[in-house]
Amino acid sequence: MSTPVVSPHADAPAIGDTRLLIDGQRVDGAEGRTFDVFNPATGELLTRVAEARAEDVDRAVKAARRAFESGPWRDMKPKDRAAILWRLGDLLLEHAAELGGLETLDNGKPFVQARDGDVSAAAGLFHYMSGWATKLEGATIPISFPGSFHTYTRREAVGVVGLIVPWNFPLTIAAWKVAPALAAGNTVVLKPSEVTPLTALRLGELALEAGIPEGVLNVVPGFGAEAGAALTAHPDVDKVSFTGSTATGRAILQAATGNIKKVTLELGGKSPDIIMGDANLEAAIQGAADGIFYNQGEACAAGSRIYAHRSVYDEVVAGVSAAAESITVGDGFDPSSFIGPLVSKEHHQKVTGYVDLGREEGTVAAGGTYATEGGYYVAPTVFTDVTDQSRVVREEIFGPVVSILPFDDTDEVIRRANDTRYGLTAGVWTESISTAHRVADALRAGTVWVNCYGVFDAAMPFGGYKESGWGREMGGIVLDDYTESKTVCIRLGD
Ligand code: TXE
Repeated sequence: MSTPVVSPHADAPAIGDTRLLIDGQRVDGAEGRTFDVFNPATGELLTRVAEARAEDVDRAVKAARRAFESGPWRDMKPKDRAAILWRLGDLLLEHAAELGGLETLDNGKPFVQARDGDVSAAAGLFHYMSGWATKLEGATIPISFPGSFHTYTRREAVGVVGLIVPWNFPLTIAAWKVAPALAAGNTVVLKPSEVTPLTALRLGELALEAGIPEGVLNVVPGFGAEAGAALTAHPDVDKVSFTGSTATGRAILQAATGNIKKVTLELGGKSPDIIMGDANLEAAIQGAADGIFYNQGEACAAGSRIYAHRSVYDEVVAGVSAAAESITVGDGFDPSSFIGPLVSKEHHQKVTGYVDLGREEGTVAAGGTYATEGGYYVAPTVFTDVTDQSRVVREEIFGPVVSILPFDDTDEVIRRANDTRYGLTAGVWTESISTAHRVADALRAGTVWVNCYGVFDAAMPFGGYKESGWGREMGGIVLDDYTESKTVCIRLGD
């Protein structure tokens, strides 16, 4: 069952064991089912992976609960927990080529970006979060109640956490969640996307190798409607953290009401990237192009609405279009590819539908073409002559597709940039420090990049306003979401 079906590239890594990881053991699903995983560069079958059903999720939750209650992880000395997490970060780096190759096979993204971007970001999360294991402090609190008291707070692990991740940065987003969850002493059931399950399974193996006790990190690939739904509704899961579409985020919120799980959500985006009239245009054009086209545009933070001041609009359209035309689209294992295929046939259909729609709603300034057979390729595409009401401007496309719109003054562009149900990220390009601060303050988004775009760091909180989500990933702030605060109030006597 765990034998790979094809390994299509000479430099692709071996796929390895594709069974579930529960309680430290590789196991088939209880019903013995598997699901197919495809290579997006060719559309061919890549491998088959064991499918977790509700019964398997329940087994994984029970293992995580046992591991939590019996305490080998939660009660471990914080410095020992920190050392193991640091070691896991090191192991990810030692296996960067293998993990990057698995990500390219599974997701399609260029191998160099996967190895040097995704894997190193994931390792960075474990290194950064290992430092927090020894720093989860409470406070002593002077209270005014009559009498003499010693009152303090403790920060404790929440318990068993269910982590549901998408296919666009499969390993990195898993690390965003697994690293702080483990640093705080929780135990985990991780459900990767059914489209890209391979690196999560390898992460689980490397975690055991690093010394994380059995049952602390369980990995259950499966479909959202079955395994995902079972995890979110499970009465013995204390918290769920999810990254994915806003529609699925809503379903997860509802499913979590049964036992009032704590929920964090990182959802969609339609991020504005604003180029002021005084911007360094060379930097702004390249930054705005990278901000949408990196990772095939399959990024929740993608800067998919570029607003350019009318005085520089023509130059921005020409520059971003030239950047789009100069990008090589191809197999992720070809070193010249900057953009790989989109992740799946279904997603290719969604994105190409928007490419066709954009041609009706506006003008194609670059790209506008896509493959109709073989791999799921789409040319980087730029639309102009669209309006704020066009669907390609309002809806999340999640592909290498951008609209460029002109504006005349700062108040106007702030209003238009904020006119969206999302609020994940935004960009501003300007040489004026006052404009930078004024616009950054006024934008309703969880991250605002000024004279840069798409800068991520394990120490930088990330998450959304409005329908882009609840809570934050990364930074010290994420530990609030993975800990309970307990108040202890002791009467000292009279
Ligand atoms: O996402 P889903 P999909 C956006 C993007 C994309 C669209 C659809 O616009 O085109 O979402 O992608 C699991 N209970 N983003 O369908 O459904 C699922 O198995 C519990 C934005 O792939 O949100 C997978 O593990 N879990 C985004 C994960 O949810 C469920 C990243 C994401 O799948 C579930 C990806 C359920 N009922 C897509 N249904 C971002 N914010 O980065 C599905 N899942």
